[in-house]
Amino acid sequence: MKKFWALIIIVISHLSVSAENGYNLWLKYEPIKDAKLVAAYQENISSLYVYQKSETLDIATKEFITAFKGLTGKSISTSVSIQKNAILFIKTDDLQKLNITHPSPENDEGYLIKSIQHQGKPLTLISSKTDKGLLYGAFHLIKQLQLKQSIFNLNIWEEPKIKHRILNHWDNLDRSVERGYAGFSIWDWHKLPQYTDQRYIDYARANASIGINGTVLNNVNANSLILTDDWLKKVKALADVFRPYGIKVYLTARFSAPIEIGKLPTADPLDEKVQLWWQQKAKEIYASIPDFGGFLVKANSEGQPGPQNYGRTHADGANMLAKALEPYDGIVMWRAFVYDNEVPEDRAKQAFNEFKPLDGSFHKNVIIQVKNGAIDFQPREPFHPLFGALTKTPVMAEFQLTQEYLGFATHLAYLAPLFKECLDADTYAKGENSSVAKVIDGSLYKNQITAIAGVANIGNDVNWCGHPFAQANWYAYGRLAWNHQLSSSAIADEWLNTTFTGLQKTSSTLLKDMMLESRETVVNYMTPLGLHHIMGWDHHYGPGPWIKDKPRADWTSVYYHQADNNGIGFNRTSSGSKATLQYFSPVAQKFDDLKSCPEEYLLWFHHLPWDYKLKSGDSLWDGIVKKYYKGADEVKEMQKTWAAVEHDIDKQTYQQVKQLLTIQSEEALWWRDACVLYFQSFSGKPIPIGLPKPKHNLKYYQDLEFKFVPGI
Ligand code: GCV
Repeated sequence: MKKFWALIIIVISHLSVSAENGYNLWLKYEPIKDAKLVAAYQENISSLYVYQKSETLDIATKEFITAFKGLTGKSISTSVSIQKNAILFIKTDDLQKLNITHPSPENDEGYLIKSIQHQGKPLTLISSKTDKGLLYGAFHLIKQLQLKQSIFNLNIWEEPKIKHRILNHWDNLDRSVERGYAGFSIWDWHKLPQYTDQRYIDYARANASIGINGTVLNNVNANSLILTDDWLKKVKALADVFRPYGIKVYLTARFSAPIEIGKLPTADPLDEKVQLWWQQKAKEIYASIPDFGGFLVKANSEGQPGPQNYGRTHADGANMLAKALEPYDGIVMWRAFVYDNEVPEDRAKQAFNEFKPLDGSFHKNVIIQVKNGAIDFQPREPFHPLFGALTKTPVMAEFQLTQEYLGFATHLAYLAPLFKECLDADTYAKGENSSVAKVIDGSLYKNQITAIAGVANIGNDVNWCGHPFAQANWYAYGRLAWNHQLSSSAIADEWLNTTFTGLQKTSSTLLKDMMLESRETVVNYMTPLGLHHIMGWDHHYGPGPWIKDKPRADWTSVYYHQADNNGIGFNRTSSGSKATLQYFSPVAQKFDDLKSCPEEYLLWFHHLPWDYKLKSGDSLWDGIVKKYYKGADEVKEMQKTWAAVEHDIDKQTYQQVKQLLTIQSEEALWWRDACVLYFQSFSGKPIPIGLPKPKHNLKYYQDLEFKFVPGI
């Protein structure tokens, strides 16, 4: 009999982790297996009490009721009076009316979750100035349950550090997604505005659960059609879905729209008719979307039109749009991702050169959007020198969640450590302790507008992000946008245990360690020691260190690695391009001086001979090769880790990740062998003893051709 029950338990536990398609992301409300804990939750949560109803609070309470039922099996509902063990949803202004006196966060989106005694009853109070804050509070309390944490003696005080926490979709109007690896765009433009997909609601729920409060719907390589009446109706339909979840809609504005859809002869920002056109356009947009967030603009970059086409500056262009949006509280996010092949200057320096002199000349509702590094979302880059350099203009950070340069949605790379590396970097702009995070949360220069952007990795794949673990990057971005002080480890813990609900402690630790190492692993097998931009031509799939002779030098790999028979690396020091000098002291000296330059940025800043001695005692050549081999070996370790947790993972996800890790492992070897052979053609040195030889010769790798690579 004992055996029979043991068998039943095995079957049941197997069933409960057997089919998961990933659609529910981290919002899985599966039964908690700890009976004692469930009993404690059931006993101590009786009902919900909502002081004032609203659409947002309906969403919050429904979400809580669904979660509670799923996690504990107990059905609860809202009640008209305050019952013992109720959860109260009360706006700060209403607290007094109920004779509850507890200070709550001042911030509009902040919330308090507090265990209180009121009229002799134990209660859990969620209070906030706004409905949106209460919704965030509901999601927080749900997470508390999902993570099997205590719901007693709570005193949680949360306020976001950054005001606008935005996703940037590089989604085109034909539903293709630039650098998108998870299917087509989730915006089904053709069926909008009449048909609103359930997916939009689930997208909004997921974002609200991590505090994302804005979304730019379309690609920065913009199409002006989005600003026409027909398309604005579709945008309005989405805005209406997102509003109760506290999410604002933004659009990218194509600078030449006044010509393309306005039939004007020019888009010159100093032309009155052009200014009027934008003012009229803003009026039109706000008439149907009163909480429209504003415009994101990529101008005079990679062929996009901009004010420089008319001899004007970025400030002239941004200010024209800013003035049009100002009456409605809209903002302009103007990208600093500018560089020009025609400019005889290191690409890494160009954004700083362009924007630093304009500091102070931007209208007050303009914020400059700066990528985390000065080139382009590489597996590793030093932080962008513009962070801290603009003292009179707000600056926001742009991170890339979609893995354009990190193996697409086939490679497992948990990016919180990458985001944190940038956020925690000390710019020294106002002396020590002037981190990038302090620049963008406005605390360093007391900016009123603060924002952060993440280029979305979301598509219409059933699991949203292609790779099951890529969901962690969406999650981590949201969590860091809310609170940049969270650690990568804490976020991984949260994500793992809300996503893989059956994880035992040992599996969770194994997976967390794997996640935390994974980005470094990708750096090792792609671009170790500060190498960068040596990916395949155009599509950026796979290794292409040999890419040269293209229409633009700054789109070739040889421009970036500068390998020759003597050595390798881009000299950006004071004896080279002087990019190091764009940083504040002592960062500038640290990067400039070979002795103090961190080895992870070595070849980013220095051109060094092949026999240069690394800290390990290895020559540069041996060191590079060993990193490539280490990276490829580390993927094999990831495969072993994944195999070791099989019993805790549902079948479908287990198989998916297993297969993806096989691809990653093969591609890590591809990267390793192609790069080692290519650089060997310059160094002329042997692969260090003990390391296996590459399977093929260099020509084999150079001849590989790929058709229809996703994302372009
Ligand atoms: C949207 C890189 C990408 C482009 C992208 C651009 C940008 O160059 O390869 O696809 O364009 O960055 O951020 O604007």
